[in-house]
Amino acid sequence: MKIAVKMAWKGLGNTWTNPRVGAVIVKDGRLVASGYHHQFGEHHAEIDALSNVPDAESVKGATMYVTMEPCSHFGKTPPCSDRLIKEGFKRVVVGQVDPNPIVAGKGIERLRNSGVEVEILGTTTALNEAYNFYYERQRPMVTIKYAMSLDGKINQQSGRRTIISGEEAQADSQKLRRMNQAILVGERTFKTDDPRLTVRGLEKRFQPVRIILVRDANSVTPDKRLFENESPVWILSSQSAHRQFPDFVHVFVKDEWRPNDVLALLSEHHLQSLLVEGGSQIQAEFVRANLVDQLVTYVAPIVIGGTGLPAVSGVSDGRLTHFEAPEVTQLGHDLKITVRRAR
Ligand code: AOF
Ligand code: ZN
Repeated sequence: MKIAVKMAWKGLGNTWTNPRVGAVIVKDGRLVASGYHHQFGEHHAEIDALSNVPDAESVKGATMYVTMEPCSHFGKTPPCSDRLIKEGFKRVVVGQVDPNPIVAGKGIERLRNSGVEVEILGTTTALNEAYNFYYERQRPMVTIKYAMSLDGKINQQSGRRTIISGEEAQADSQKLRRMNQAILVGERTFKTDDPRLTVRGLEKRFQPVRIILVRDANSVTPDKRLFENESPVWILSSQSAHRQFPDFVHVFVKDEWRPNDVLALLSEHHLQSLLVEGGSQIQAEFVRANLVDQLVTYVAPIVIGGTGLPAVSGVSDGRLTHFEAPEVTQLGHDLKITVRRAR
């Protein structure tokens, strides 16, 4: 199963809303073949592993280790569980049950009904954290990310961009973008930072949907760097748009966009994860709504003082938001602190 997990990670950045899945075929104590889900829309891991076996004989009576329950549905490809039955596997060891209701135990049931032994380990859920979260909680998993000074500030003054993190921390935040299917920024961050919100310098087939939250879509001008790249952009606006936007831009209109409304929109589009990248105000709204599942901060060894904006503004109302004990790593001169929602 450890090898299968390693194989599954090879799909990183390319499986989009499908899970990362790896599979290993073992017979008589020998590894016969391995495979993984390469890309959204392509063969599942089990079928990929089967395409690597020398001959049909070498899987008769064999064991498959697969990080997620083999599927039972006709989707973009036929059900993997049927194929394993047909190939004559004796035993299937499953890393986790698939929480997606189209499968959700039905693959395991099919295998067992056909006399295949199935063992469920429950050890591979970390491979697909957001995928699992989405199906278990019926909403996308939210991560907030910001870089701050030692005194908890994200810039020197409102409306001005300050470079806070060093190179290593900046590169790491690209990895965080790659782990998410959507990235959100508020109006002030959009206008002062002019971010591209793309994943750069990493292998990736699918760019996250780039979401900006503005009062009036008509104030979004075509010279913004967001439009340099043609991956999807969603403008969440309180005013309908008269301005003509390129095809990859969608404007969604609602009087008020609260964190819950943003998550509902993502769910409607089956997106499982959201990275909130600033600024101070939007971060505060997600904290206040108790919708922060993970918080990542890069702390730089500088003090800003004075008029800098705090990372999370105006939450207070006397309430503390607790997280679990942090995971801390050093990246160049910066510290990366990751915390998860307290249970
Ligand atoms: C597996 N092995 O490698 C993957 C599985 O649209 P489709 O047909 O590709 O189906 C996507 C669903 O299939 C996905 O939500 C999950 O339930 C399952 N993915 N299953 O046995 C795989 N990627
Ligand atoms: Zn499948």
